[in-house]
Amino acid sequence: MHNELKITDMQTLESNKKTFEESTNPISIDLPDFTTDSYKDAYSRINAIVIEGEQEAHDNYISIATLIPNELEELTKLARMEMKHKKGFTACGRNLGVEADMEFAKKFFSKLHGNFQIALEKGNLTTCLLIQAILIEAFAISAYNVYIRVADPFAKKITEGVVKDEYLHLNYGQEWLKENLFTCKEELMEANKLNLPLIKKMLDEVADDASVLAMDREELMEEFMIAYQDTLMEIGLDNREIARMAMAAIV
Ligand code: PL3
Ligand code: FE2
Ligand code: FE2
Repeated sequence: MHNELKITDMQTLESNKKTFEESTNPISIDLPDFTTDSYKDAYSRINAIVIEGEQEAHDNYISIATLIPNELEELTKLARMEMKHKKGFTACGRNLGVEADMEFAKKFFSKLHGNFQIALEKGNLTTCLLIQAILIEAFAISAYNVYIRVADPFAKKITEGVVKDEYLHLNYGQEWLKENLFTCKEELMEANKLNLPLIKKMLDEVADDASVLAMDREELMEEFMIAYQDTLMEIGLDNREIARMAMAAIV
């Protein structure tokens, strides 16, 4: 009885110590080994996806400006930020001694890229904004928020700077859609039905490589849904409409 008490006391002490360390020293969370071949191999694809994504985001904002010429200045600013992001992530790959697999990344984006080009040709601004400023930005925000927790110190700093910009981009699309909701709701719903499943597929496709980087699939999905649903709410959609839109990811 006496002994038992002692052990319990010690265990309590131990677990208190752990809680204290974890809550005051987040660095004690295990980071992956950034020097292994398996880390570098997964990074060559993920890094390429991010570099390609930033380049396409740049191109998309320039394209969107052709549909809203009076927003040229603002959209050019957003596009410039994307080029800075691309440079930052290129440096992250270089820092780890990884060569980005750009061919893989081009294929990764090809369906979404195609849908954006079709919408652009048709002058479907709502669809273009949904694809770039909502879906792609929310995807980027989810990925970067999760990555920051497990990145090497160099990449962590860069990604922290980038993710702040991505919220501005998401906000840009959000404000335009909010102001024009009355005329764009139907197109928004249609475009979402076509493109949200693509984002879900892309997330599934990247999940294995992401897990090598210690990024959890469920966490990525959760972060995406938060950014996506928050935005739809801000745009002015009601709970039922948001649920209906989110449901497009699971059919
Ligand atoms: C918009 O500004 C940029 C769009 C980029 C899309 C990125 C999606 C990334 C999915 C992969 C998750 C890994 C993140 C790791 C960062 C090096
Ligand atoms: Fe970006
Ligand atoms: Fe962006």
